[in-house]
Amino acid sequence: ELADIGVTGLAVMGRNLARNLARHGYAVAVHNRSAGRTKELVETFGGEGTFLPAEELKDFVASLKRPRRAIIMVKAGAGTDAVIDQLAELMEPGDMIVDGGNALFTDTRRREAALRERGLHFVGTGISGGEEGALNGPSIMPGGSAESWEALGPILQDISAKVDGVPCATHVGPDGAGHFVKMVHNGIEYADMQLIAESYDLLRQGLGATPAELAEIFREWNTGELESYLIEITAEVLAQVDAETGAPFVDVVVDQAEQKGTGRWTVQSALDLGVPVTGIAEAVFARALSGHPEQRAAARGLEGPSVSGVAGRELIEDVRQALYASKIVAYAQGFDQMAAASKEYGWDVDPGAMATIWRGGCIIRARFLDRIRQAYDGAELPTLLADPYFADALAVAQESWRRVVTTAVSIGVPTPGFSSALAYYDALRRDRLPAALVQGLRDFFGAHTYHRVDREGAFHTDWSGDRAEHPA
Ligand code: NBP
Repeated sequence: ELADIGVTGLAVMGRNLARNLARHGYAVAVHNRSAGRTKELVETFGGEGTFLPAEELKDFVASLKRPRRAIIMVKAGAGTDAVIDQLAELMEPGDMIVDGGNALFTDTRRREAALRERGLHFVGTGISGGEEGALNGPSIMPGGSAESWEALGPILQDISAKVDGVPCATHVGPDGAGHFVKMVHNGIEYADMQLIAESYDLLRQGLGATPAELAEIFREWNTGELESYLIEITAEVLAQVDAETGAPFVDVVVDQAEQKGTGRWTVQSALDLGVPVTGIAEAVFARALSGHPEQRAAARGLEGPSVSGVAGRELIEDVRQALYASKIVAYAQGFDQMAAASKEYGWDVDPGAMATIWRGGCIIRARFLDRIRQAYDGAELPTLLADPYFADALAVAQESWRRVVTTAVSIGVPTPGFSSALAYYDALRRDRLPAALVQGLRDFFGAHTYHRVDREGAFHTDWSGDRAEHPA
């Protein structure tokens, strides 16, 4: 018997993906660099379906039906290149190599181009949902050729999460499109978590609420428009009590946030594309700031506000509104970045389809992604904020949002996510921006020229001479 598909790299993600495939009735070839993991998988979970274990990569490849479909689930980076090279040597034109790791999309573009030369399909695919999702239904974001999607799509849709019967897997676009979209997904995840953390911090400091009380507040929020996986697990983490000390779990965890890099990549790409993703950038920088204990220790004695006053209960609803509004801004920015990259690289990414496959399976799954799907349904939206549903939500939220930022500033609780999202909102809706003055300054010191509101063309003022204006 030959396998329908193969998985090489059997750490948590690969193992669970292989099990998911087997549970859906596919015969799955399995391989890992060190054979122990392969053996363990078959011994422990062999009863769940058909696994074809191989110790050597050549036997793994030989056990696959043609055209061959092999998924790589190894640590992203040099290991991925090594495995791709070995697989490519053993494969034939028309075969498909799928990289399900968190690869940088530029690596995926390079690998896809190289394999295309050899007649192989290379599919860089985002897979979100962690180990639980890999097993029970992740959100899957494959790039690569349309032809490879034809051969892989039915399997990927089969094993993905479903929302209202719709699979959370679709062809994102050519070459690196899938990994790009997964990267932005992770960037949005950073922003979302930062906003949740700010909500927690502000309510804890402002109201003097305990983590257990805050868990209740988040649980309540999860029944409304904020309903999402991240809000749900926030309630769980806040309710957790440390077994050893009896203290709230959040109080025994070192307050330095780590990162593996997808948030940073998102911001780096956004800088290149010229897209303001302030929500994601603030989240990445907030994690970086938390990770500098020496600076934090040195700054601890710096003067703070005289007001530390406790706010009233109405702060709870205000923070909920601020969280929702800031979240809308963060998602709007992420969708702008996908649109800009799609244009830059010729991917033709459908934003509504991305919102659709993020509704389930992935870490940022949320009720309001269905609203985003509806907003992009057939509409050319310059910004998500202009969609009538979201414009209304922001109109409802904005007074609360302003009070929250004001309160945070006055009691000295840092809320870079809330504040920058509000600044973005206010800047975008402005009739005139002070960018006009910036243009004047650039023309003054660098003769960089400017455009006029009333005439076509570029102009320069002779600042060092008679200050007369000349066409540039
Ligand atoms: P890890 O990222 O921890 O990688 C471990 C696997 O990579 C093992 O199978 C290991 O083989 C293999 N490997 C390494 Br390391 N170097 C190799 C090389 N040079 N050649 C062959 N194999 C090599 O595993 P993971 O947490 O399951 O994640 C797998 C991928 O999925 C990663 O790219 C990750 O970013 C991505 N991802 C993870 C999550 C998550 O929630 N964990 C979510 C979404 C995506 P060995 O057993 O012989 O050491």
